[in-house]
This record gives sequence, structure tokens and C-alpha cells, in this order.
Amino acid sequence: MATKPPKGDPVQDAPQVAEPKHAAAGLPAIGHTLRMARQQMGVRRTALTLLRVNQKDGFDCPGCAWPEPDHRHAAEFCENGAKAVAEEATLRRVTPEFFAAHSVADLSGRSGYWLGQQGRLTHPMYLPEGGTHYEPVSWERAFDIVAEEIAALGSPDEAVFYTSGRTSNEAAFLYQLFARELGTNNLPDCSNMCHESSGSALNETIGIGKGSVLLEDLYQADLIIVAGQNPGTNHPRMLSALEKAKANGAKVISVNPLPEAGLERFKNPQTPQGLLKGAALTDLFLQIRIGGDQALFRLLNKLVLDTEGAVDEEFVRDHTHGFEEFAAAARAADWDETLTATGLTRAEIERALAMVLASERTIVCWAMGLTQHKHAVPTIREVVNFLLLRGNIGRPGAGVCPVRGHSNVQGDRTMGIFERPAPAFLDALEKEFGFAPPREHGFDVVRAIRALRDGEAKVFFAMGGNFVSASPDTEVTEAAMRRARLTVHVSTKLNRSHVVTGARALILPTLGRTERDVQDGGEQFVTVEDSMGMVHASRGRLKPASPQLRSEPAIVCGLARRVLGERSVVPWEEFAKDYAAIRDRIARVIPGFEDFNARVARPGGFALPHAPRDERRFPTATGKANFTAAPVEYPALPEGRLLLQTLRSHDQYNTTIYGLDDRYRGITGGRRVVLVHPEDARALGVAEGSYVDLVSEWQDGVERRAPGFRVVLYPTARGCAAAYYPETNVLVPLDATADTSNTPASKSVVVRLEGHTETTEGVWNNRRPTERLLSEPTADDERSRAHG
Ligand SMILES: Nc1nc2c(c(=O)[nH]1)N[C@H]1C(S)=C(S)[C@@H](COP(=O)(O)OP(=O)(O)OC[C@H]3O[C@@H](n4cnc5c(=O)[nH]c(N)nc54)[C@H](O)[C@@H]3O)O[C@H]1N2
Ligand SMILES: Nc1nc2c(c(=O)[nH]1)N[C@H]1C(S)=C(S)[C@@H](COP(=O)(O)OP(=O)(O)OC[C@H]3O[C@@H](n4cnc5c(=O)[nH]c(N)nc54)[C@H](O)[C@@H]3O)O[C@H]1N2
Ligand SMILES: [Mo]
Repeated sequence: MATKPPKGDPVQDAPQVAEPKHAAAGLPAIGHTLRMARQQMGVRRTALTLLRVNQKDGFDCPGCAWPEPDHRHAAEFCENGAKAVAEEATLRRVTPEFFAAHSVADLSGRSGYWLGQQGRLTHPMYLPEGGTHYEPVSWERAFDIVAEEIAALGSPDEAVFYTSGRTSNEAAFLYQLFARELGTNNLPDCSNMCHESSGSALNETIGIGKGSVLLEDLYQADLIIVAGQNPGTNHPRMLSALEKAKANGAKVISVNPLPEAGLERFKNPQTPQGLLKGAALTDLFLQIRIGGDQALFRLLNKLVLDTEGAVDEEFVRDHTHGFEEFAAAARAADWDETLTATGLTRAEIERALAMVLASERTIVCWAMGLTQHKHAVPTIREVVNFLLLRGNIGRPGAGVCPVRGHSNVQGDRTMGIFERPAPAFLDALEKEFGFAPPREHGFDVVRAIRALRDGEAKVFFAMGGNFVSASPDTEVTEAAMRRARLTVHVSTKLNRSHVVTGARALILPTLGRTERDVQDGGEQFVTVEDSMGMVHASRGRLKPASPQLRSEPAIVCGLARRVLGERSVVPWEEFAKDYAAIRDRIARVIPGFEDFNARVARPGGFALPHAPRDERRFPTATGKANFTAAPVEYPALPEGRLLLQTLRSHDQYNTTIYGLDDRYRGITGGRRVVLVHPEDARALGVAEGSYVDLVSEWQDGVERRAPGFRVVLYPTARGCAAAYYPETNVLVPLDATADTSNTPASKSVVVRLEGHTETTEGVWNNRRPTERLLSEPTADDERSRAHG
């Protein structure tokens, strides 16, 4: 980890700082989108491609998992969706000549941004043991290499099959089928690092690990609480939904340590009024301390319990379990402790309570700000308690809304990408295909890294993603990967996981969402499931980036035939020819997909069943919705330290860096910044524009260091800091995970700032005074005023 960009990398990381914005989208967003798209695709392709995003006969945006509204705009895209598309539809290419010119050692010294900017992978490539350069390889030889290494394993459980969340339903179903016929449940996925905490909490409390609201519910809600989510950047189309909800009379509370521009004001680029003026979205901003959410919801629950007539007694009696125990715990909630945990004022919480009590229909939306903490699961359970108390699940305009990340991450789970599959799912597979799938649980992401580190896993296969950059504890993870016998990546673009390899390595280039997929059975489409359980078709139209590319389903079929050979009972050839044959099997194995091929042919697709939403039925162990009563936790912050959250800038898609700007937060030209409250900076003796090392402190005593971050004074909650992922993943200890879900606690890392002597060129020229920032009243000032 270097302060400056790696040697030979022309990317200069020299952040400049200006005032944060107070509104999202609008005209600058459109200009920015078109500029980025044109750089990657040229003018004609930009126009052709962007018009097809999320249209009923087009492809599903490879950006986020936010659902499509029924009445689509001619351009149902958003700035960041367009960037995701441009990144995939780019005209730049990474060819065998590129790999001949750049050794793996050279490439491993480049930044992730530079690697991604080189373009689309065009050929299967092979790095032999002891080799210095990737070489072109035939698909058949590549499959032979995987088969050789798998045959050499002591057990199929020494292989790991990772999935990122862009993989289609069809490819995901085949992939898990292959792993299970081989004999392992080692199917970790990006969800383990993402919404696993939501799945764990929701499964236990409402009986299904998915959100219970549809878009129409948002439009009908009285109150929408958005906690731990930055939709202006990560789910921009959600802002249109919030705008519509507000036009219908809804109120919005946003709970966040940062005042995120998208939540303050939204200038809808699809409407002329929106472009000019925009709509204020947030009615109440609760600037919470990192990790304070469980305490906040616990106290709100106490206050609701204490209010005459506020509890939906009938719902609680008929549909829930565990109320008494929960109520006893909630009644014990303490004001002072809550104010400490949340950093909020009494007045702020009372205002929130008034809005909660005034609402007949309440929805809570959340994302990584709630899921990536040690106590993430009890936090989300407390959100469920909050909704259950007033009967806000299973009726219009109300419910739980975990907002998913990757465009098909939810669908991949539905298809069986899960290291701990339900017995009923395995029974159905067994019945349909006639082999006995393994029953023992497999590795999730963190356990897979430990297994690789300890030599217990030797083959790592990834269906998409960028495992080494996305995972925590970068140094540990990279060392673990290097111990593998073989690492294989099915990818569209070059990334760091291709250059931190096992003894042998393969890159298998694949079609993206935007591209035409023609198989022996004719032109194919695939299906995806959005964040609200809607399943629909996605059909690419562009000419593939190279004639060598294979689709993900074709790759799995080719691999399975070669690895499993005669012993396979699955008709892989038939599946590769015509994806309708895969959908017929999905229809027979997975509940809710009956008549799949016919139903998905309908424009807009169909909704999967959701028992709590559809019939107020809760398929839990008790047969009811479960109240829970965990002790309240919040992160402890030792003297002189900050709680660091690792988050996304506006110009990145996870580990794919589109550019070096974070427009809404006023940061341009660099990513190595740490956002610190002015008062904290003063107390810690660090100046705006100075450079510090971030050093994380954890119970294992190991010192993890990310050097050379520019201090940016920012109106974050007191005691809290923020810096971008994946540069800061080196600070997140592998074993610092959420209880129950085992999700890395990437949003609450205790750090100290150490002076950094080296400075990056250009920085001093860009220094600007931050007096305005300092003089603007922060929530904290108001707080001190409120306290008198
Ligand atoms: N353009 C773009 N779109 C994306 C992605 C992308 O990288 N780029 N990634 C996709 C993926 S995989 C995902 S999972 C989603 C991620 O979507 P988000 O969850 O919105 O992503 P983050 O940037 O991690 O932002 C976390 C938010 O939670 C807040 N937060 C942090 N800690 C706390 C806390 O303790 N309490 C509360 N209440 N808030 C907190 C942060 O200030 C921030 O606003 O977006 C998806 N969409
Ligand atoms: N510190 C910290 N760490 C985090 C997070 C955080 O907030 N903080 N967030 C976590 C979250 S929420 C997530 S979801 C993970 C993300 O983890 P991943 O999903 O593993 O990472 P991505 O960066 O989304 O993967 C990008 C790569 O996917 C490949 N790709 C893109 N499209 C396709 C496709 O259609 N098919 C195939 N086969 N490959 C494709 C490209 O080669 C690209 O380089 O990171 C997690 N890590
Ligand atoms: Mo995610």
C-alpha cells in the first residue's frame, strides 16, 4: 500500500476539496454521465446503449438492484447506472498482446483504477506455475486445467466457488448445481459481505430473508425512514421513488452520520421542474453516531410502548410471538445511554417519535450502514421490532425494505447460491436431478479466506467479482490467495484478483448484460430478480466485446462436462443450447417459479411470493413474527480514537473505480482522503490538508495501517470518520465480523490517525481554507445549544 500511486501507474491521487453539495442529480449529473459514457463508448454507441437500459425489451441495468417503475421514462437510467453500462460497453480492450507487454508483477503494481480502465477482457488467459506473464489458452485447455486441479484435491470441499451479484438466475442455478454435484456447499458470495445481516435478522423474525415492500408501497407510505444508506450515489433511482412518495404526502427521516446530498434535495433529471428547483427529501435528519442505530430504535420502541394506544394490539396478539420479553427489555431502555450511543439530542428523538406516531404506514429502508457492524443482526432485529409494534408488516404502504446492492444478488440467493442451503431446497434438487447433494454447510467469504490461508482450500473459482479487493484484511486475503494451487476468474474486466494469484491462474472472459447472447438454440435472454422480488428478463443487444467470449451459463456447462464427465446426471449440453431448458428446471425446483418461461415472457415480469407481505403469514419456527430482545450494543471508542466507516464514493462501483471524484461530497481528483469532524480534528491536532496514516486497533493486537490519507474536515457525526473502500480494506480485521451473519464489520473500525510526513505532489497547491465549513452550524452545535 503506497501513498502515491504504484510505480508506473499514471494515475495521480491528489485530492482537492470543495464545499459538499446539498442536492443530487440535476443538470451536472446528465453532463457528467454523457462525458463518461462518450469516453468509453463513443457517441453512437452511447445513444444506442443508454436508451435500452431497463426498458421492457432491453437489458437490466448492471448497476444496482433498485426495481423498475411500471411507467418508465424514455430514459429510465440514472447517472451511476449509465456509468456502470459505459464501463461494460467500453470500446477499450485487454488483449493477449496487452498481457504479453505487461508481466503479472507489473500489473500487480498498478492501481485498481488503472487496471479497470484498460477495458474488456477478450481471450481466455492462463498463468502457468512459475510463469511471469499470462498466455492465451483455448477454452478446452482451460477447462482441462481446472479439472486437473480439482481431481488432485483430497475432497471437493477443498474447492471454493465464489459468486458476485451480477450473475443471472440461469447461470447461478447451473453454478450451484455444478458445485453440489461435485460434492460441496462451498458457495460464498458477495452477499456474505453485504446484506447477510439483513437475511439473518429477517429469516429469524419474519421467516423470509427478503424485503416486504413493493414500489407501490413506497408511494403509499406516510413515513419512510432511510437508515444507513446513500441512495443519491448507490441507488439513484430510489430518489425518484422518494420524490413521488413525498408528493403523495409521505415524510422522510434519514438516519446517517453524514448529511448525504441525495437525501437532502433531489433534482429529478427526468422532469423540467425537477431540473431547476428540485424537491427537498428529508424532513428530519438524525445525524447518528456510527453504530448507534440499535439504541435509537430500542428507545423509540420504549416510547411507543409508553404511549397510550400506539401499539397495534390486535396485530401483536394474532401475528407475533415473544412480545412480553421484548417489551420488558424495551421498557428498560435508558435515555442517557441512548443519547451517548447515538450522539443525538432528546429533542431530535422526540421529533422522530412524533413523526412515528403520526404515521399509519411506515417503511424502513436500509443498506450497508446497518449491516456491516458487529451488532448488525440485533440492530436489524430491532428495526423489525419497531415495525411489528405498530403492525407495519404485511399491509400496503408499510414494511421492511433492505435495499440490495448488486443487480442480481437477491436472485443468486434465490437460485441456491448459499453456503448453508435449506434442507427443503436440497431435497428438491435431489428429486429433480437424482444425485445426492452434500448436506454439510460450506464456507462463507470469511471462512473461505481462513481455509485458503490455512491450506485447507486449494482451488478458488470466482463467478465474477473482485474477491481480493472486496474482502477484508487485504494483506491476509492476498497471502491466502497466493497459497492456492489454482485461482480462476470468470470476468468482464481486469482487476486485482487476476494479478494476486495461486500457483496457476486462469482468466475466463465472459459476456456482459449489455451483449447479445447467441447459442446453438438461437438468441438467448436471461432473468434477474430485483431488490423487491420482481423477476424479469434481460436481453443484451450489443455485439460482444470479442468473438472469444462465452456466456456464464455456457462456461458452467463446459466446465461441468469436463470436470464431472461421465459421472454427471445433469444434461449440461441441453442447458447450454437453450436457457429455457434451465428455466424449466428452476420452475420445478424453486417455489414461486411455477410456469417460469410463460410468466417471464410477460412485459415487466412477475413478483415472487412473499408470505408476510401477501398474507401476513410468517413462516418462522414459531409460525408467528418474532419479537426479539437482544441487549443493546454500540461501539466503544477509546480516547483519542475515531470510528471509521469504509464507504463508496460517487465515482465507483464497489472495487471498480470510474473516476477520482466524489462530486456530492466536494472531493475531486483523488481517493485517499479521510473525512473528519472539525472539532475532532482540532482535538486530535490534525490540520485540514495534512496527511495521516490510518492505523486500526483491534483486540488481536495486530496493527493494520493504511498510509497517506489527506485529512478533509467534514460535517460527519462527532467521533466518526469516513474513508473509501477498497483502499481501507487493509484496516478491517478478518475476524472482526458481525455476530450470526459473519459479515465483515467494515463500517465500525477503530482507528487512530498518525502524522504522515510524505506529501503527495500538488496537494499544497490545492489546499483551501475550510473556515466556511467550520463556521457553518453543524448538528453538533445545535446539540450543544439544545443542551444549553
Ligand atoms: N454507483 C454505485 N452504486 C452501487 C454500488 C456502488 O459501489 N456504486 N454498490 C452496490 C452495492 S453492492 C451495495 S451493497 C449498495 C451499497 O449502498 P450503501 O449502503 O448506500 O453504500 P455505502 O457507500 O457503503 O454507504 C453506507 C451509508 O451508510 C452510512 N452509515 C455508515 N455507518 C452508519 C451507521 O452506523 N448508522 C447509520 N444509520 N448509517 C451509517 C454512510 O454514511 C453511508 O451513507 O450500493 C449498490 N449500488
Ligand atoms: N471495506 C469494505 N469492503 C466491502 C464493502 C464495504 O462497504 N466496505 N462492501 C461489500 C459489498 S456490499 C460487496 S457487494 C462486495 C463486492 O464484492 P464483488 O462483487 O466481489 O466486487 P465488485 O467490485 O462488484 O466486482 C467487480 C468485478 O466483477 C466483474 N464483472 C462485472 N460484471 C460482470 C459480469 O456480468 N459477469 C462476470 N462474470 N463478471 C463481471 C468485473 O471483472 C469487475 O472487475 O464488497 C464488499 N466489501
Ligand atoms: Mo453489496
